[in-house]
Amino acid sequence: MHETLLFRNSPNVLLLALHLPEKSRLDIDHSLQELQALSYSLGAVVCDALVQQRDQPHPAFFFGKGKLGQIKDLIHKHSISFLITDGQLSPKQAQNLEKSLHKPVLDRTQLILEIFGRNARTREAKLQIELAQSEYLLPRLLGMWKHLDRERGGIGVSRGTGEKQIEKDRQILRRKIAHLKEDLQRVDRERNNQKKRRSSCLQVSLVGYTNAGKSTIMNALTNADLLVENKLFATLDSTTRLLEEESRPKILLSDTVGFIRNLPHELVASFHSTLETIRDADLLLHVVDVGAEPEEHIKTTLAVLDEIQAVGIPKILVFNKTDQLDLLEQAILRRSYPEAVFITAAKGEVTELQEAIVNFFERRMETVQVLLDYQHSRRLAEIYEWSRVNKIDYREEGIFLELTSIPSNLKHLRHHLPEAQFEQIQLTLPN
Ligand SMILES: Nc1nc2c(ncn2[C@@H]2O[C@H](COP(=O)(O)OP(=O)(O)OP(=O)(O)O)[C@@H](O)[C@H]2O)c(=O)[nH]1
Ligand SMILES: [Mg+2]
Repeated sequence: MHETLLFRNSPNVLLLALHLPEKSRLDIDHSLQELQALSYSLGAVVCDALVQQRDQPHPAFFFGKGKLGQIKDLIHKHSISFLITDGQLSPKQAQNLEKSLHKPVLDRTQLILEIFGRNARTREAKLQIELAQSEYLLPRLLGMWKHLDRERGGIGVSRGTGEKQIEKDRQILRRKIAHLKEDLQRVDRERNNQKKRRSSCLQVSLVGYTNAGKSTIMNALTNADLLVENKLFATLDSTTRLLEEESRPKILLSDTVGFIRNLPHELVASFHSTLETIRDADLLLHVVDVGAEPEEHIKTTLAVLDEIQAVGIPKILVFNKTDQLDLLEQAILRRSYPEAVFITAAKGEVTELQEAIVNFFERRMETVQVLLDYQHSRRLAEIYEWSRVNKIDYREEGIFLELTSIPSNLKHLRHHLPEAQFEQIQLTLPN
């Protein structure tokens, strides 16, 4: 992805937010802290933040006109290179603000798109972010982003002004969006082919707010070597690893992109196939950083899960970074969330979580007895893949097996082993 030149050389930035009646001052402060973390992730230096109390955003300037003078003073005082607003700006508001302040103005959505653009590594992530940026840009071709001069051709639209030029740019962009969608569909098909080959496995997916420690947990549980950083959106691609060598059926663990409040909907839409890893999971590990507004982050994560139709998947709530709490704080949190697992992934202390995952599946497993005719013995490999074979007995009437697996895998075996070649399959009564 192409970075904007704006973030070269650690630019000085000024953060701007509106305090609207429905928000508390604490909400605003947390949101600003997050905006600061987002800016820091791009290497910007946050020099100051300014909050204006208003009943609603000014339709033309977002902020009240009276505030613009104060903003200009701060620009001068701190040699500000550009401004970042916490709320999303309409194309008109952005254009008016830039004209009046003589500085580029970005909003929260652009900042997040920028970070995604910078952190995308795989071809799929690059295509997804390019699609999200193009979709975001399409209604904003009024002249906004003219300062976002891109390296290496960038978004590929020209810099001219005037109605004709803008219409031409829109056409170029629409064509580009269509091509990106086609390319993504192709990648999606390849991914689906791979998925079919491993569908006997139990799928577990890490989800949660960005920076909660998902990749750290993945590394601790699977000896993976994923990038861990104290920056937002370090991970954009899905990675899948085997959780335990021995367990049958196999358990696969996936790490993927994190969430944030007001996640731009262009991103959710274009990261559709990456988010599919989450939608396809049998179990979600909902990771929460205990040191960072747990309740708010849980709410946001559940809202995004709802948006991607994954909210109904069973979850284990995982409170991470417990080393950041004293014993009293931990006790309070444990009492509020008795079902949660508490870990310190950075110290590799994840045994309790590993056990919780295995137990989750164990509780759901069923045991069946099967008699398989000798002429179908070559299908044993498939049986071993889809279930745990507790007993195998070569009897005169056939191969007798006792199998344990989750119901969906047993259902698969019933259906896919050669047309009802199981002579007998019955559920054992639970003890
Ligand atoms: N103190 C403490 N820090 C931790 C712990 N686990 C992870 N971290 C730190 O939290 C930061 C983020 O960790 P990651 O594993 O990259 O978080 P993530 O959820 O994958 O983040 P994104 O991929 O950016 O969404 C890193 O600086 C980690 O070292 C922990 O148990 N305790
Ligand atoms: Mg990560």
